Amino acid sequence: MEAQVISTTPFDGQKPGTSGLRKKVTTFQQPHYLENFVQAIFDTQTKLNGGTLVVGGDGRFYNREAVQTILRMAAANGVARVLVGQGGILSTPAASCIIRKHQTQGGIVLSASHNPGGPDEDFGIKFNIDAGGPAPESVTNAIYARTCSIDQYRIVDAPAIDLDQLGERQLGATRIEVIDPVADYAELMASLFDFDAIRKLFQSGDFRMRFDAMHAVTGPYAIEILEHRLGAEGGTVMNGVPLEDFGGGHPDPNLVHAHELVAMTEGPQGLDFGAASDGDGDRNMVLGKDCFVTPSDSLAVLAANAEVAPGYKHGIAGVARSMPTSQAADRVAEALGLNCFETPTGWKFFGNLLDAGRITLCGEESFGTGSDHVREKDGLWAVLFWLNLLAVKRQSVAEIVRDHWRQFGRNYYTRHDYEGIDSAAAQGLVDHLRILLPSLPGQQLGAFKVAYADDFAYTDPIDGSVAEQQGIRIGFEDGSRIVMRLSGTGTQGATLRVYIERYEPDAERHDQLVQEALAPLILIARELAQIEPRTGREEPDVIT
Ligand code: VG1
Ligand code: CO
Repeated sequence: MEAQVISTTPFDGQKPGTSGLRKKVTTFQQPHYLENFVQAIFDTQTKLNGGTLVVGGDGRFYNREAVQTILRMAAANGVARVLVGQGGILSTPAASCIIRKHQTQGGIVLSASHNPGGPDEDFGIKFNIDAGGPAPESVTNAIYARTCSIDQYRIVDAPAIDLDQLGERQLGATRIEVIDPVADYAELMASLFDFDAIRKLFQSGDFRMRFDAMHAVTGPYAIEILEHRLGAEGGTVMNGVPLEDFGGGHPDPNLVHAHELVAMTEGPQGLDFGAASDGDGDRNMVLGKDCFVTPSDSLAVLAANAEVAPGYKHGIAGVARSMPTSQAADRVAEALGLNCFETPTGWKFFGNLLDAGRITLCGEESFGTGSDHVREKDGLWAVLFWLNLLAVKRQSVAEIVRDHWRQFGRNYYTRHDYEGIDSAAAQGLVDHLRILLPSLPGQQLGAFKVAYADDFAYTDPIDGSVAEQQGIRIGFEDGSRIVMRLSGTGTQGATLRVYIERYEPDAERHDQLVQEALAPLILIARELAQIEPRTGREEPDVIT
């Protein structure tokens, strides 16, 4: 089968953001747009020639077409073997698991994560390296550079591959293996967690839970693991059928978008446990009865209790959190004598620390938690970890969290998102803050005295690579913080994220409402950044 060489010209803006290239579906549907980016991967990731590639996505609109294109291009670019999830489906953590388990040379993951899907919504593509994680900046920069000068791509002309039947097909010299998207992942989970204990918890009759797959990719994974392998009653998984448009919703597991599930955990009839995951299965939200566990606290609680799970019974080497994530995990690391790292936003910055064995657990405030079992954050993994913890402790979620605060103190935490604001206004706001930074240390702002103010820069302790301008940090003498940065995953305008944190050691004061406890700092942030005059927004769109 002859590879066709197609002439093309570069597109502007094929620079991957926090997690791959995310654009409107209509942008990807332009002739050559997807092909240019994929060819830039093959041109720069030369190990794929003669190697094995993993391909799959979150099942959103355009997933199937994109998979077919990638398969035909893989065949034309000398890839020996492609492992593709049945139906073109692979959750992000499952893709990472498969890349690692089968020792492949990398993977292409198709997802725009929590962004809505459909003909007028979002699509995304990213490359994961052979360690299983999102490509580091050195790789994404090389891919981007290639997209700027690309003049041709290679593709074979062949009928569509049947993605729905498991098994091997041949595409020219390339072997295409359509694999079960769930099996390897489920096996990994069974090796990490005490499935017998969780099964007993479900059998006990006094534990009620729901998992909201939000019509996204985790449906089949959660049904297989929770209902089939762990014996949770049928219907435990809600919205379990993946849909190309996620049923019209935002597949974003937070208090706003998973409100149906949140309501089920509230009041006298509230469930004991509720959990949800996002479009591509890497995020998680954990709820107890009348209790929302902030992702920052979740990381800290898991770090403090890791030994309950068989996969971590020998203890953990350390923890890392992204910079805007609350410092709750740091408190645990300090108390337990663990390594502790603060990295820029985005999972790719955890990869080297995980590979080097410096950390075992890591997490982000944006509903991301994970460990060295794969190189992506992992929604169902976090849910299973909590189930393992609940099965061992036989306490409620609220009791576990409350005990944790009593021991380590509470980091009150919130994130305010101002979405779809004018890009120039957003950039102006950040520029204004950068100018302000040097004058802030030593200043008294309300009840808070500024200890430091900077634009976060990170030097990777393993390879020495430097990432600059990763977000404005204003730290106060009592440990409180205000962090502001612009999102790198949106497809329209700009999104300003404001992260607010205050530490409260006194257990007598752990019962305040979060927004009230943080109100003075929220006000300081709004005034310092001139949010309303610059963006025209009085209130954030989403508060988590
Ligand atoms: C957001 C989150 C970040 C996360 C990223 C990818 O990025 O804040 O913590 O790593 O999404 O997650 P940003 O640049 O928009 O703040 V996912 O589940 O969208 O792959
Ligand atoms: Co995601």
